[in-house]
Amino acid sequence: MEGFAADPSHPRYASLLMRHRLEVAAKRGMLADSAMIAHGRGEAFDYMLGEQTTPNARHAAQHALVCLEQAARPILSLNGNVTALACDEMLLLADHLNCPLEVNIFYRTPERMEALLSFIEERRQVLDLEVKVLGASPDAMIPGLKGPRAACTREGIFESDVMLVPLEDGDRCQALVNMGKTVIVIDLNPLSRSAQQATITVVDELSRSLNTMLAFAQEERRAVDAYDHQANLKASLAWIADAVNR
Ligand code: PTJ
Repeated sequence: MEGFAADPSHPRYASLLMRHRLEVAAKRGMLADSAMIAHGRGEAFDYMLGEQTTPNARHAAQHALVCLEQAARPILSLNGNVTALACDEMLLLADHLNCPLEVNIFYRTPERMEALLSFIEERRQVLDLEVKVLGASPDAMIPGLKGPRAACTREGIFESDVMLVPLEDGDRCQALVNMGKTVIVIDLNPLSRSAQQATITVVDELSRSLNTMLAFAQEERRAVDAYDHQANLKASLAWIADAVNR
């Protein structure tokens, strides 16, 4: 990546690369003011998880992919951090699912929306994908939320039945669940309100979990055990507790 000099053999290479992506995105005006705080909290949890995909996170990601594949109207939602950290993976997943992406941000300004939409369009062209990108012209509101954070499109989020919304805020996650949707969250913090309230939570780093889904999408023979939300969250907490005790 342009301007990124770390050697891939560096033990913290992946972490440094993600930080660099956020720095680039911040310069382009894509991020919320609190984006780095959210990222730092995620990093702290990832450190305790050993910066690896746990068996239960893999299972949750595989189950999430199957739900998205079986959906009538799946949608993938991108905020500032998600666009900065894993735009390509989200585009590739949307292409696999043949569904749109929607830019839907919590701290919404016209300038940020423009910066995010133009970045995604650049990456879409580089990857040469047909994926439709929604969000520029919201025409619906998520019920139960006040202000610009409720704005969404009818064609995308509003009418969707299964929604992947990584790094989501707790209030909005609850509002989306209240709409009757299957809400899939990716969040390194198993104690966050979003992680608790979602239908499926992948407790893993964003790009790792998306790559788990993309790899699973290519597997020919697939069998996924039933998903138990509370057991999944407990397994993530147990993993962290074990790491702390060691
Ligand atoms: O772009 P906007 O305006 O929609 O704002 C995006 C942020 C992320 C700033 C906003 O949604 C926010 O403030 O989020 P929170 O409430 O801080 O929650 C973010 C959650 O994501 C936290 O629980 C973090 O642990 C988690 N997280 C952060 N980075 C990652 C992560 N989870 C997985 N992978 C990451 N890379």
